[in-house]
Amino acid sequence: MSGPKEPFKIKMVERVRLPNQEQRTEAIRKAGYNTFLLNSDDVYIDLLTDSGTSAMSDNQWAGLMLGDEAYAGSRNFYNLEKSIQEVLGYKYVVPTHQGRGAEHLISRILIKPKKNIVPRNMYFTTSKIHVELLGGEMPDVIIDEAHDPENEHPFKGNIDLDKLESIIIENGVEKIAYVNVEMNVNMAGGQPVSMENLRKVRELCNSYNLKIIFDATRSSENAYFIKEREKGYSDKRIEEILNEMMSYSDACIYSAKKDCLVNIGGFLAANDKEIYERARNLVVVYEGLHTYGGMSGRDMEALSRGLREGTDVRYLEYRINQVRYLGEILTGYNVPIVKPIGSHGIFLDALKFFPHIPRELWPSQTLAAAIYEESAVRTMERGAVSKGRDPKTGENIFPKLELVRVTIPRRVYTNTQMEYVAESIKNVYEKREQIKGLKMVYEPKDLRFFQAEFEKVIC
Ligand code: P61
Repeated sequence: MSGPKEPFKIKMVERVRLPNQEQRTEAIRKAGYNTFLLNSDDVYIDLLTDSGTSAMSDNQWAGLMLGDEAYAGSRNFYNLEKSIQEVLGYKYVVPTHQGRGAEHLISRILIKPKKNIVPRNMYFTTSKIHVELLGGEMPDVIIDEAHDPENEHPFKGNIDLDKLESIIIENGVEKIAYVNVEMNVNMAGGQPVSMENLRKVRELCNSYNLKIIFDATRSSENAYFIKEREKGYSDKRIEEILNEMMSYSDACIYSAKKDCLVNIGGFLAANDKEIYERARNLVVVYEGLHTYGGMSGRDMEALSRGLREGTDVRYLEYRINQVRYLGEILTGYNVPIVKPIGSHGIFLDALKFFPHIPRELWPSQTLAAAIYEESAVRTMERGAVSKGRDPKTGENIFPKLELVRVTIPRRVYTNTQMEYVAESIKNVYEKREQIKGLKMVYEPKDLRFFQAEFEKVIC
């Protein structure tokens, strides 16, 4: 087996260090067995996230030198606005410092005390907390297949239209703030939504006069899956597919740190003029003037160029296939992973990996810590620790998916490094029975997974 062919060559490198066994054991203990709390100098291959970790191109770096750092009306803002209008097809653009800045704006604009239900195709941590902080809730309306790691549905990110309609009817349409649709659903394993599903969600929402807000963070990779898997799209350009996708929404929030190949940035884009006007007013309170929204001029230039580069089909083909390359090696080792292989990483099924560890001893957290201790490869827990507690009852919620995300930064690691990662995970798999679990000894109130601390269970 050989890895996918890179459509680029490497012009700059960064040194990485592989700490020895003793150093790794001490580093993860000191980090409270939470990979978010590791010092990145102690990490050899960093697969914590694909967010803000991409390698920029020479074209993007050149753009940084053209930063217009004017407080108002920077030319880089207008370049960014034009890129978003052309690539995604939205009329209006409000920049933000990153995705959650845009989530904050949209939640404040559309959520009201008695209109605070936001159905979504599976929660994302930051999206959910913005809704909950305003007293709202985010019921899950993704298709059932998404909760089954073995189900090979090609569009596992789809909204279940019956579930969505039941929520609208049960609560009353007046209680629904908006319908939120994520592209390439992160917590489900990077699973795409089909164009047909988007079209039907639009029809349903039209019949109830409901707004649709996309989380378009990984929409370019979603568009690639549509081109690859959905009838009628194989000859279409990624930009054409994106334009059609976005036409089914009223607005989107976008963390540019993923598909746009930049280290920081985000935006809210809209076709709905009222949403745009409110966002343009509010952004000056929370982020910065409406022509920079928390980004510098140079950041906006790199983003404007990165959005276009990230839709190059040769790049996307390499990107998706590098993730598959890792997934296929792991499958060859019988390591349980979520299928089909998604866009931005491999998701290990911790419940199958560690059937002997009870959920109260946090199997995904345990697995992420064990992989680090084995190899200095950093991954991320995506299970019950991330899900948190029920805001009403205070009880832990144990979601069906108890995963570890092995996330691949874009254009950063070689296929040989992917082979090292696969070997490391295989080594942990082979000694899985010796691993016992973790107990939580410190639990923060909000988004606990970022800073929670654990200790090894001794039996
Ligand atoms: C990530 F552990 N994602 O996947 P911001 N929507 C979506 C995202 O994936 C996303 C944001 C909005 C991250 C960073 C991160 O629990 C965590 O630019 C689909 O990060 O503000 C971010 O965009 C927010 C990691 C966020 C986490 C929250 O790694």
